[in-house]
Amino acid sequence: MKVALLDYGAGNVRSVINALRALGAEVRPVKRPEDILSAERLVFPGVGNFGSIMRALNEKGFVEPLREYLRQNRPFLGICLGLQVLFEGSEEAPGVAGLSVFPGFVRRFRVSLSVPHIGWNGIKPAKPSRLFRGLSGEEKFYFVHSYYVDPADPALALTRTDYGLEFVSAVESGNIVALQFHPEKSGPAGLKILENFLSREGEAVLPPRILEKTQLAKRIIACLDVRSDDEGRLVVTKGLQYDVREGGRVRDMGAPVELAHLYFQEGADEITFLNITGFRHFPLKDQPMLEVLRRTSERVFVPLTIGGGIRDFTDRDGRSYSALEVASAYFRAGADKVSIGSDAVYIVEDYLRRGGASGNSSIETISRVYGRQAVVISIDPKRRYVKSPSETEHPVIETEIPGPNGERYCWFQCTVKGGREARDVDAVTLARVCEELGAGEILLNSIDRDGTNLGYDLELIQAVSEAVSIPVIASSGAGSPEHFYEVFTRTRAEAALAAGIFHRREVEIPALKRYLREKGIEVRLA
Ligand code: 1PR
Repeated sequence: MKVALLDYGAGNVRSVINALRALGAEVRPVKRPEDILSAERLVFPGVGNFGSIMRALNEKGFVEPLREYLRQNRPFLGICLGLQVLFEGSEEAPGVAGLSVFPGFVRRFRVSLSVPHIGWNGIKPAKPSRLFRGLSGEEKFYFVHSYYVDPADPALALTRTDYGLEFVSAVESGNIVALQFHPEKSGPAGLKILENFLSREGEAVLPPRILEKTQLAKRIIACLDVRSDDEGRLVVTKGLQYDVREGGRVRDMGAPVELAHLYFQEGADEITFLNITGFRHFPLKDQPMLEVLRRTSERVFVPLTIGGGIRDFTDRDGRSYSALEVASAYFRAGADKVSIGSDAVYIVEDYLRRGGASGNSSIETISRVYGRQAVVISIDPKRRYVKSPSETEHPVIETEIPGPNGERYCWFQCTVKGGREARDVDAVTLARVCEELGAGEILLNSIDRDGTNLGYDLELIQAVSEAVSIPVIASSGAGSPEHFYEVFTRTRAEAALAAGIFHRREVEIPALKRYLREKGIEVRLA
């Protein structure tokens, strides 16, 4: 079956193309306005922000044909912003008119929870639909957004979801459906919805179970640190306090694409690749890493994050590349988010020196184009012990884990270049400033705990997650299912990332999730 894909050139539509192709669809991009009215089925995955999408649609002359296609009630699937632009306007871009196919507006979340709403949440069907065929009603889907639609006509709502308030998470009217969540990133349940949209067969149904309330799941993220081994092959490696060599050789934990696919099948909620020598080798010259991403995104239908080497760069021939260009190459290859490590530290140093934002840092430029949810900040801190808080200007905590000389206080010092160089910035300040500059998530490692199996550094995670309102991903040190339980119950972390425990098969993801579910932690069971 043929699908026309409305790609207005702003973002990563590769994951949608991959998911549709995996279901046997022949996907063709809409290149000219006339391609819209000749489409059999139209899919519109919105990326970026409300204002930039409407500008792009207007510039390309797509607005009128799109309105006409929708007026004719032809098969349409909108995803994320592809839902929001169907309404009259959005608080994200005051004064910018939407497609106005449906009356109503798009509002920003004003809730006490983290915004953006990122992660796996449920849906409560409001009316029967073909899209629900084969679903049990208990599935979770991947959301990532700061705004939600508020239709004037309640009959438009297909599903609702709870996140501090109840919002409309999908609409349906005739042959037009639009979803706030990302079916292409929602594992088997999301693929089922896409398949139902493509086949358009059978009666509209309600799923057997309808939840009373939906809940955001705590996310389990599998992390793959990737680099070349001593023979030059790209491998997944694993460090102990960031030292990835054993007996002088790079530890080889497996092949990147195969391992990512295994964790996807086992139910990992996200996969993160860290190109750990990216600070040394320029990623755009590192084609194998882009190839890994391309091949992974063809088989893995949960969010993919890639980090390593995202910064401005000038090559030997004097050609300059911006961090935005590097990130764009990663997005085109199939990444959903990029993670910025060393560069974030330099940006925050610059911010503190000049007393404000430069306006052109990688965090700002990438989040302006791709949205803040696409920008993760990876922090590599080390504990610095002090005898008394007056010894340092950095925010200090009183710690239950005393230092080597019995010190009762510490702060968390940021490092760059994979932990090789410590800088005069602390993790709490770094996270705060990065949030202000446009970051959407914090990936919080700990050099002290990395690879030790001793459990997460709960004090570090609590200190940072209290300082920001964006989601914090706890990382480093997981050695047992209890450590995940601990980090979810004793800190505000929304996700827990682990590497060694999964690579060494000490704990497998399905067993971990069952354990957490039994202990009352909301997780997605794939
Ligand atoms: O600075 O923007 O080029 O990004 C480099 C990225 O590579 C950063 O995100 C940095 O954290 C990462 N990195 C650099 N060197 C290493 C190393 O290990 N030598 N890995 C490294 C960081 C930490 C986590 C690890 C968790 C969980 N590894 O990725 O997966 O600690 O491990 P565990 O569960 O086994 O304890 P830039």
